[in-house]
Amino acid sequence: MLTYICLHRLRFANDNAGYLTGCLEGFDWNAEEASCSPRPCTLDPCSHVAHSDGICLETDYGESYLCGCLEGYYWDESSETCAHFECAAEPVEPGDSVADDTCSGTQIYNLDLFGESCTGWESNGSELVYSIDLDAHSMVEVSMTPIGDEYVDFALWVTTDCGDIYGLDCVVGEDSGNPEELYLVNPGDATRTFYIIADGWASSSCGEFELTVSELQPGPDCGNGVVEIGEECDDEGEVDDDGCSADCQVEFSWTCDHDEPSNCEQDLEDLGIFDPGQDIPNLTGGPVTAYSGPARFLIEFTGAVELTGSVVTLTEAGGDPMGVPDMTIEGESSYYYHDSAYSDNRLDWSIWLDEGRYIIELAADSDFSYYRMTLSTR
Ligand SMILES: [Ca+2]
Ligand SMILES: [Ca+2]
Ligand SMILES: [Ca+2]
Ligand SMILES: [Ca+2]
Repeated sequence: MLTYICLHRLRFANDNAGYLTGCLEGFDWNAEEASCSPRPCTLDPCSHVAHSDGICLETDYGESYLCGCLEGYYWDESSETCAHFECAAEPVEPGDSVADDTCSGTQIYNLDLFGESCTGWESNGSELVYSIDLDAHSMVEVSMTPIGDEYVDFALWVTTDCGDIYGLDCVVGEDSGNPEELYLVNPGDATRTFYIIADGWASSSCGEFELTVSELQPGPDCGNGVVEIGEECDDEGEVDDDGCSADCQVEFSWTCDHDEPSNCEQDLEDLGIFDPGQDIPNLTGGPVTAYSGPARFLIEFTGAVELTGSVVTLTEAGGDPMGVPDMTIEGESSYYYHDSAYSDNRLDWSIWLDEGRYIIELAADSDFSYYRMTLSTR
C-alpha cells in the first residue's frame, strides 16, 4: 500500500498509543506503518471507471469504497466495475407461498454499507428478489422460514425500487428471528409495487427457505389516535411538522410516546441555520450522564460544508479533564456518523456534509459535569 510522510497538521488524529499525529486531509494515521495512509476515496478511484458517475463513497466505516454507477448499472465490489443491472424480481401475490433457495440468486443486495441498516445488520448472503403489488391502504404479513437441515441466517427486507441494492429506500426489514417475519404496509392512496429481498447466509452463504405472504388485510388507520402496525405514532391529526407526520411517522428530530393519542416533543437544542463558513457559537453545558443522558443539538446548513468539531469534557467549568466523549451525527436524509475518544477527554472530527438538517448528539461511557463543543465550517 502507498504510504505518505506526515506533512503539516491540517487534521489532527490521536492514535491509540496517544501520539498526536498530523495527516493531510484525506489521509489517516496508520499506527502499524507509522505513516499517513490515504483514505479509500483519496486517490480518486472512480473517475475512470466505465459507466460510473465518478462519485466515490466510503463504506464499512472507511475501510472500503464504492463508485456511484449510472442508471442501469450497479457497483460490483469483486470486479470493481459498474456492471449491467437488470431487475430479477419474481412476482408474488397476497396469499402466495413459494419454496426457494438463495443459492440460485444474486449477491448484489447488501445493507449496512454506510453504517445503517433497516434490519440492524448486514445482509451479505445471497438473495432472491420478489415483487408484489399492494392496494392502497392495505397490508400483508411476509415470512421467511428455513427448510432443510442446514442452519441459515436469513434477512428479510422490502424496498420501493428494484435497483435499491443498498437499502437506502428500505421501508421495513427484519433480521432478529428464525423465521423472519414482517408486516408490509401500503399507506398510500394508490396501488404500489414493493420489492422483497430474501437474503440467506450460512457456511455456503445461501440456503433453502419458504416465503409466505398472507392474504391482503386492511392497513392501519392513521389519525384514529391508536399506534398500529406500520405506524410510529398517531397524534389523531393529519398534519405534518408537529412531531407525528400526516402518515403517522415520527418526524426528524422529534420523539413521540405510545399514548393514545401520541404526544411528541423535540428534546434537543436548536442551534439554528448556518451558511458555509459562518461562525457557530461555542457551546458549553452539562452534566452528561453515562449512557442515558445525552446532549442533543439540531443544526442546519444551507450548503455543503466541511464540519470541523471538537468536544472537551471537564469535571467542572475550567476544572480537570474528565470523561471519554462519544459523538454521533445523524442526517435527515439517512446520513449517519459516529466517533468516540479512546481514553481521552477530547474528541476531534472533520467530515463533509451536504446541505440539510443534522442532529449532533454527545454521550459518554462515564459521567461528565461540563463539556465545551466548538464547531466550524468551511
Ligand atoms: Ca445480500
Ligand atoms: Ca436472521
Ligand atoms: Ca392509527
Ligand atoms: Ca401530526
